[in-house]
Amino acid sequence: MNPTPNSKITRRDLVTQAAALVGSGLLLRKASAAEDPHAGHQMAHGNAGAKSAAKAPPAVSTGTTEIFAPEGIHYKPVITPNGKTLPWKMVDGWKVFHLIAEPVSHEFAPGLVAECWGYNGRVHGPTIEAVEGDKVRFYVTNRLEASTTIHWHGILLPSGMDGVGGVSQKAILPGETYKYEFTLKQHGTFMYHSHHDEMTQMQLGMMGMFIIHPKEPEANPPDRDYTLLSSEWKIEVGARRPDPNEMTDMNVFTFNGRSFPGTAPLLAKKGDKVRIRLGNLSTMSHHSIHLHGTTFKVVATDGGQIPEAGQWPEITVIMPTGSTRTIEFIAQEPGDWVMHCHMLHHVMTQMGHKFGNVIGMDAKGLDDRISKLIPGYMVMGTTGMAEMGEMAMESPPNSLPMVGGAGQYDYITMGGMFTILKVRETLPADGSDPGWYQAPPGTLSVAATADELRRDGIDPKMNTGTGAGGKVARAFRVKTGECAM
Ligand SMILES: [Cu+2]
Repeated sequence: MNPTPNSKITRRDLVTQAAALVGSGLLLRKASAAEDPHAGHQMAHGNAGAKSAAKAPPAVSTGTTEIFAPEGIHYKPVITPNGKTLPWKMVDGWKVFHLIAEPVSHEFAPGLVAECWGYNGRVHGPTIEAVEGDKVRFYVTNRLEASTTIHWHGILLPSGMDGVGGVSQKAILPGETYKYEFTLKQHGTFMYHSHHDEMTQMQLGMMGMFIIHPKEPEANPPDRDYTLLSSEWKIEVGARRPDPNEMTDMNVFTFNGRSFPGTAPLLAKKGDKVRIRLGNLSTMSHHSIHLHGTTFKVVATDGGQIPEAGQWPEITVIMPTGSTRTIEFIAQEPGDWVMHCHMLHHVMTQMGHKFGNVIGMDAKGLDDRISKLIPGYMVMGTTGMAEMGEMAMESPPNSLPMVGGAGQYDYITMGGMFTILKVRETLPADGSDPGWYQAPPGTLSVAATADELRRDGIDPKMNTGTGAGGKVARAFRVKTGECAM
């Protein structure tokens, strides 16, 4: 590294080169909106890693939500936020589906696109939706350069339809189309995934949800029926290919293949009965999914419905990998209620892990010395990770910021496996996002006034015995990308 005062150095250069210079210190460059239109926590779609100009880049799947609701169905279709439902057609009494295993350029959130493997142009694959008693026929076309199979995870079927490469069938070679046929004998929430070179193919995205509705219409159906599939990825900063060989050091965590702020919110009207069918096919992690603003009941697993007397109230549900859990609640309190994994590295993104610990470090001297070489540089992280997002650091090409995204009040310091349940008295008729919740007067936490403190006898400078008595560190309150210092 041989910077001159005017040299343009990306943050990645800094992270990779300067990290060696200063050991574990965080040395990051403040973004300047004037010099980089992509500064900030989100970058334009498709900005990153463009291939050669001569060849048009492949279409990128950006997580639009599509349901399939043909005439004549007796169930309310499941909504897969950021995902789609696989269409089917009836042929001589068989419900016929076509899954195409193929490479997919997939956007995890604006700013990060990677070359994954999925189905029908999607990562993860489309949600399969059918009814108990259906005779289903799946054609599976392999457009990968590798062999594959599909396993119907949790579905009761003949052994030869179970989709385990080598055990229950021959692998589907590139270019081949295989056929699976079985009758659905159960209802509930299940999944499907590749069962050939599982580690590689699943860690590249080859999975989806498989919902089976009861044969008879439900007596008390939900008003809104959602499904969220959890998974995890290793994508080196700036890389275009997820690394399926990583065992422990995952750095991108997703619901339905999207990482916040790329996740679509779940909407509900006050009084709605809401069902959320959670699945987890992460290669290595369980997840602890926590929902704010309500209690819920765990009403089913992939083993079946839990009898009502056995359903237990919860606010967090542990999701072992390879399992589904279905939760239900009545949306009672309007608001923006976050839903996220409570394993807190799972709400961070690519660069939010494994930094050297500089909490509490006095970096002034180091800043001064390095600024002689690289004007404007500063050590970050001495008060934690929040400032990384707040200060709108310049992101390397094709990467996510360390944390979160912009909220209506401040920067949201969670990302990854994170979404928002938006409960409203009324919702837009077109199903669109109602925007941020506007708290009624008197229901929003704000800074206490001096009068209030005096009235209630509260002394912010009270000595708690730590010796810190009233000393306050520097404060960040940054929403615009400019540092308040
Ligand atoms: Cu998790």
